[in-house]
Amino acid sequence: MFLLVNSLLFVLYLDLTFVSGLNLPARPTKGEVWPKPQLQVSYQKSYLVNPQTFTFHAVAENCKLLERAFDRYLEIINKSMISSETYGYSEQDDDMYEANKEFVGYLDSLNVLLMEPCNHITVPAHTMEEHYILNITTETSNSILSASTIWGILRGLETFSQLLYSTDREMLKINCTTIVDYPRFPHRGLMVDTSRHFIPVGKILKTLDAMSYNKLNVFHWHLTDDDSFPYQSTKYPNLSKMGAYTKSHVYSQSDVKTIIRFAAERGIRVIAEFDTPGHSISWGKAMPELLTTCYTNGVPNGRYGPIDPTKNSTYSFFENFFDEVAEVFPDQYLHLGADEVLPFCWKSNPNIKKFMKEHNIESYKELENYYIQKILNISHNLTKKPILWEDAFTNSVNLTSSTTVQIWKDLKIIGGWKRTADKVTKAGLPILLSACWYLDRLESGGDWRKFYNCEPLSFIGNDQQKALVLGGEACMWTEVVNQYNIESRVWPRASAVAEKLWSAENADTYWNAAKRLEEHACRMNKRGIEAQPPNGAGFCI
Ligand code: CP6
Repeated sequence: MFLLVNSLLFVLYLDLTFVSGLNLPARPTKGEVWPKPQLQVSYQKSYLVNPQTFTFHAVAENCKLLERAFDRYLEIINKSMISSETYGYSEQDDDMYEANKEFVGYLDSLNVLLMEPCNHITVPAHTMEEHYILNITTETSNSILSASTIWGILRGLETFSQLLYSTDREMLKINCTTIVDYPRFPHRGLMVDTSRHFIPVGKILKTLDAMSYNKLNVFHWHLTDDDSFPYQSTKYPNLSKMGAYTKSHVYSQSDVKTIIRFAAERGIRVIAEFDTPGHSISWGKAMPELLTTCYTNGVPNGRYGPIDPTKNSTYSFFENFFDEVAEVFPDQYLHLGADEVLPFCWKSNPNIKKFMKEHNIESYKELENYYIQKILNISHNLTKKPILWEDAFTNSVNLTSSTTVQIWKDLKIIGGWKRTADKVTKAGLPILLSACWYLDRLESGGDWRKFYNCEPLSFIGNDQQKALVLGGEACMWTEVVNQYNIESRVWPRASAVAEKLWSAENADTYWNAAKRLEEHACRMNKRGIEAQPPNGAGFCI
C-alpha cells in the first residue's frame, strides 16, 4: 500500500512538472552556442581572451559590412564580462569546470577569411549562403573564421562571441574547438504585428539585434491591419495621416530605410506584409471607397467590410500602391496576407450580389479568389514572389508554385498543421510553418518546450514535398502586447524556434537544451535584451 501510494505520488509529481512546466532549475552552461551548430568538436584546452585588447583581423576580402560587424562584436565581447557584483559567486563550481583544462595561452585576435567580395552587397536575399567554419586551434596564430559570403561570416562572428565565457573579473575564456555550421532551413523568421500596437523604431532595431543573436534571418513586418495603418506612404500619405493611431504612431520612409539597413547589416531580410482583403479596415479611414459598404435590411449601416473586389478603381489603386512598396522593400518576397476573409459584409451588399451575377461568380470563396488572383497578378508584374496565409490555399484559390503558403492553423480535428503541410506541398507549393509558434499565447514558465517539440518535417509526405519547406516563422501578434512587454514575450521563447530552424533535426534533448537556453537567455540579458527566464528559478552571472 505504501509503495503504491508512493509510486502514485511519484507519477503525479512527474506529470505535474511536465504539464505545468515547473521545471527543475537548470544550471546554465558556459560558452555553449545557441542555436546548436551542425558540427562541433571541443578540446580540453582553453585560451584566455582580454576583451580590452582583442581584435579581428580580415585576412582576405574586407568591406563596410564586415567592418561594421567587427565593431559590433568587439562591443558585445566587452559586455561578456562577468559583472563585478556577482564575481566570486561560486568559485568551487568554476574550479570543477576548469580543473581538467589546460590553458594554452592568450588569444589576441581572430583571423577572418571572407572569400567573396562584399562591397557591392546591400541586402541579403532568400538565396543567401550562410555556411561558415570556425577553428580555434591550439596554435595561437592559426585560429580562423572562414566563409565564402559576408552572411556566413556574420553567423560565425555570432558563434565566436558565444564561445567566450567569463569566470573571472578581467579575462574571458574560450575552449579550443572546431565548428562547421550552416542552417537547416533558409527562411527563419520572426513576424511582428505593428498595427494592433505601434512598436517604436528603437524596439524594432533591438528586436533585430536579438534576432541576430539567434541567427534568425527574416523580419516579417505585419505593417497594417484593421486597427491602425502606421506605414507612411509617399504616394498616399493620407493612409497613415488618417489611419494611424496618432501622427506619431507612424513609420516614415526614413524609419523604414533605417530598419532595412540595420537588418541587412545583421544578415536579416525585411519582408513587408500588407494584408488584404480582410484585416484592412484601417485603409478605409482615408479611402473608404476601397472597402465594402455593409448593409442591414437593404440600407448601408455605416460599417465597412473587406476590400471591395468589384471596383476597377480598387485594382488601379493597388497597382500604384504596390508599385511603391516594391521599391521601398527590396526583398524579392512580398506578403499579401489574404487570411480570415469574412463574407458577411459582402453578403449584405446588393452591388456585390449584382457583380457576382454578372460575372458568374457563384460563391463568396470564388469572389475572394477573384480578388486574390488580381492582387497576385499585380505582385507578379512587379517581379515579387508572393507569400499568402494558408486561407487562400484552403479556399482553393488557384495558386502557382511561385506563391509561398504560410501555415498558421492547427485544428486538430481536421488533422492539424501536418495535414495542411501535406496538402499544400502535394500541390507543389513552398510552405512556411507558423502554426506551432504563436508567441502571443503565453503559458506558465518553461513554455518554450512546446515550440521546441515542433518538428517542421514531421508531416507525412515524400522527399519532394519536404524539400518545399522553406522554414518557418515565430509570430508576435500584438493585441495584448506593446513596446513594454514585447521584448520579454519574444525572448527567449523565439530562440526555441530559431534552434528548430537552424540546427539539425534532434540536435539536442530538451533537458540539455534547457541548460543551454538558460545560458543563452542570460547572455541576451548581458547584451541588454530583456529576455525572460526560460526554465524557472535560477540566476545569471
Ligand atoms: N491577425 C491577423 C491575427 C491573426 C491572424 N491574422 C491570428 C488569428 C488567430 C490567432 C492568432 C492570430 N490576430 N491579421 C491569422 C494569421 Cl490564435
